[in-house]
Amino acid sequence: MNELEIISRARGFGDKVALRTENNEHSYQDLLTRSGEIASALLGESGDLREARIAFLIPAGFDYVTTQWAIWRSGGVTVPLCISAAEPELEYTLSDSQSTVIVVTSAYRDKVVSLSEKLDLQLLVVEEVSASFSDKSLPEISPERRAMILYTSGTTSKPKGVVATHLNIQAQIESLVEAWEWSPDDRIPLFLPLHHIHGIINICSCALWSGAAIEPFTHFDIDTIFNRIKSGAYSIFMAVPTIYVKLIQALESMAVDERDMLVNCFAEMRLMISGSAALPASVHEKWTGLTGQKLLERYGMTEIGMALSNPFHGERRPGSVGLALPKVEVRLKNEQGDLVSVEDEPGEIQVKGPGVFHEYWNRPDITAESFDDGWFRTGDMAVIESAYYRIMGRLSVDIIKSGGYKLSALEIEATLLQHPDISECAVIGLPDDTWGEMVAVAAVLELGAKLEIDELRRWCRDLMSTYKIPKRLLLVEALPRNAMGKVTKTTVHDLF
Ligand code: MCA
Ligand code: AMP
Repeated sequence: MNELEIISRARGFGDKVALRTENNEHSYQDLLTRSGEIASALLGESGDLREARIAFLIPAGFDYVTTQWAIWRSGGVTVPLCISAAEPELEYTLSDSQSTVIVVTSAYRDKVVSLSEKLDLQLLVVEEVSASFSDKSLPEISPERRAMILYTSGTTSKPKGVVATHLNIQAQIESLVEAWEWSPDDRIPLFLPLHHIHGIINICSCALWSGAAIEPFTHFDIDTIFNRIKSGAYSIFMAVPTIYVKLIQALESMAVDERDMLVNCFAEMRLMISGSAALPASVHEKWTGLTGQKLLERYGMTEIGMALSNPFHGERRPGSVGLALPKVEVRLKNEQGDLVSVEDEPGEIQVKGPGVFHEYWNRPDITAESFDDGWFRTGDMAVIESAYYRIMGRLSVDIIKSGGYKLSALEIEATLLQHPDISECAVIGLPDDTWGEMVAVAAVLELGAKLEIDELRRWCRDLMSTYKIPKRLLLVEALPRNAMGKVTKTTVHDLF
């Protein structure tokens, strides 16, 4: 049967351990069997889901992977939801993607019951799926079909659904497996969220494509990770810069004996990678000083997968993101729209290749605007210095990167304006040693109103994921505006 490559490769790994948790081990064969069962349940009487969007709210682990594979094997499109999302965010994603089914573990049933009724979605609790299925009942899936929609915040107020086909996903995986020399001997922890590329592709899918073993965790807990590092559990480690900052802080505050032991264990890993946001050269150098490990920094985006990476063999330069990855073409275009052909001249990063996404879901105009003659316009600026790309910043002031999450200032502002005491506001990202950028808001209050940051944060909790909630509030008489009446965000920065 013509089946997806990640599935046929899994058959070859058979009894090898795919997922290891504190109490359990699951083999590749277990993933195949269980995902077949869930696929049968999703199909019901139908022979093929024909790209129906199937949303799922499931923490990292066996149920996550088997649900993801089940959706793919039954011809559906995965819409992974953020575990910590607030109800209005879930409702938006489910409605915008026009999902017809939501799959959850029993622990999340209560969180989505009323939403599934409101939106007329079928609610499937994964533990309740019975153990019966036959391979023959599964449809053939051509790799050109849509496979996944990930929601990404950006220059529009509401997040956009980024649609990837199976071919896009395979190209993204193959590029990284080749560049970073993944092997069946690899063992990796997975503590990053599974509604973004970093967790889904770079860690989970690359590992499973390669026959490696994953240790899934529901969240990042430094003591748990340290314990596993001490027992030599991992060969590869991938994290966002904030996590390296937190690891450094924890190591530096430890007794010397314990630190030495941990540091030696970090040093033994074959590869440690940082990405999703800029890794300050100082953090990179501090990590090398502590552990002897030269971090490999890479650059990517939801729409393109990974594009640039420091080499696995060769110089890994602090502050740089290296060179184009296999299967990826990268160019820079300057403000005048000319191709940059010399070193040290900045330009926008544009990317082409089989890993570049198919479309923004139901947004043909924005999809068309995002390409320049077939090249995806990332909105990130870079220069080439001594052959390596270095990221210089973003074209949009309305995008904030906090702890690796990309946040839209416009989306946060739209929610804050629902607060009865706020009459106007401007959200910005302030430079921050731990988060990279910290969400901050300057607000004008209604006449006579009073508002403090703690109260605002409490109010936000029902409306947005906690990582989007402003950490600083500055009350102002008026927002700075230019002659056209537009808020000047650089001046808002200065006010803080
Ligand atoms: C948690 N908090 C945050 C963030 N994370 N605040 C701002 N920004 C954040 N990123 C807040 C919580 O709301 C909470 O606030 C307090 O910090 C403690 O929360 P906790 O969950 O315990 O924090 P943590 O476990 O230390 O989380 C930090 C983290 C997490 C592990 C760095 O933010 C994370 O997993 N980030 C990775 C995101 C990611 O994978 N991005 C990839 C997308 P309170 O105390 O008030 O409740 S980018 C991508 O995929 C592209 C393609 C790429 O290039 O990779
Ligand atoms: P996302 O849309 O969540 O996929 O985030 C992608 C964005 O993260 C990119 O457009 C960059 O702005 C940023 N990014 C990812 N990796 C790096 C990196 N190594 N250095 C600087 N910025 C990065």
